[in-house]
Amino acid sequence: MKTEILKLLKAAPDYVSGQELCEHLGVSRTAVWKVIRQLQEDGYEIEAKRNRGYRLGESGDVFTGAEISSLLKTKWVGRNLVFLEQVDSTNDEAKRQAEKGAVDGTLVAAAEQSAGKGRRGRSWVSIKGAGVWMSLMLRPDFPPECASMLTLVAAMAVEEGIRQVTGISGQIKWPNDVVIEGKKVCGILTEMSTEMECIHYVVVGIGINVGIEEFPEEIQDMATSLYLCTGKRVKRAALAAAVAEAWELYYERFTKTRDLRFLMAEYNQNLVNMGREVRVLAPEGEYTGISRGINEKGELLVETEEGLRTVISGEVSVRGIYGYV
Ligand code: BTX
Repeated sequence: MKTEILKLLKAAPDYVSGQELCEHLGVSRTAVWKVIRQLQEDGYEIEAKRNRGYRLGESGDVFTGAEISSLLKTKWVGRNLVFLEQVDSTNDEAKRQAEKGAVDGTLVAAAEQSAGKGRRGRSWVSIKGAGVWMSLMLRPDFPPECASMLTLVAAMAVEEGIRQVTGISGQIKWPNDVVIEGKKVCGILTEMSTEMECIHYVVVGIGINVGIEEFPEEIQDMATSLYLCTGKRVKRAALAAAVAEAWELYYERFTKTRDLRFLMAEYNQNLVNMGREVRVLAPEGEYTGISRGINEKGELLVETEEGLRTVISGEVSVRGIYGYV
């Protein structure tokens, strides 16, 4: 009902009468009033005037399930939305939801993570109220070897979402970071549960630094936020909705061919180290070469003195010669 009332208030050019809301939703005036109070507590400016009704004012950065839902224009992604003020990790919560039978496309978002995760046991700084911390849970029918490509699809969706909401173009650092001005603004963590040769479910976790003003010293040189880059406050719900929409479009195309042919050119244009010298940190040893972009399987091609090498994501990190990019 909260989302419904929010949508009606947003759509109205002026006041919406309490009566109108009651009739539309088939509930009592007291029930409407209670929801209005909740919305005000969430941070919305709602003016209530005798004999006229309710009017929504300019609201700040409200990040709640109702706000995200009221902005989502997707067909199936995020239609089941789980929003939490605080959670250990949205990826872990998405897994718990999956185990409980949640539908394909379930979106889990939180205002704060107490144990945000990066790859290989690393942690992800997830300051309260300062980022889009969210995970998509999917139940695809493609084989497990296709899943690593979803990280690349997500990176493109994030880049697209950031561009739509801020007007700024990010770049992608293969395979799982989005960077602006050479610093990481978003990280992506894809995890999956498999049964025999089938995917039980996949969780694609997305962390976008939105309003973070200062990072812990250890990551200051490599991390940034949309606020630090633009000097402007970005609304997290609008960003989450834009990313979810871009994701749905890209993902539906991906599932048709189960490869990245449709996205390769665009991806390579956005690749931060395209044509530049990179250092590949593989478990079997380190080597350098020129990054030549991804192939249709999402693998990174690196031209070395011995010839073209294919880098598969997983155990590998790619760095610039002088630093993070
Ligand atoms: P990663 O392993 O590539 O990057 C983790 C590394 O990035 C850390 O070791 C640290 O150096 C640096 N780092 C930590 N926090 C931040 C930050 N906020 N911004 C920039 N750099 C940082 C990347 O892993 C994958 C991160 C996914 C995060 C999302 S948030 C929603 C979902 N839930 C969850 O627990 N993880 C994902």
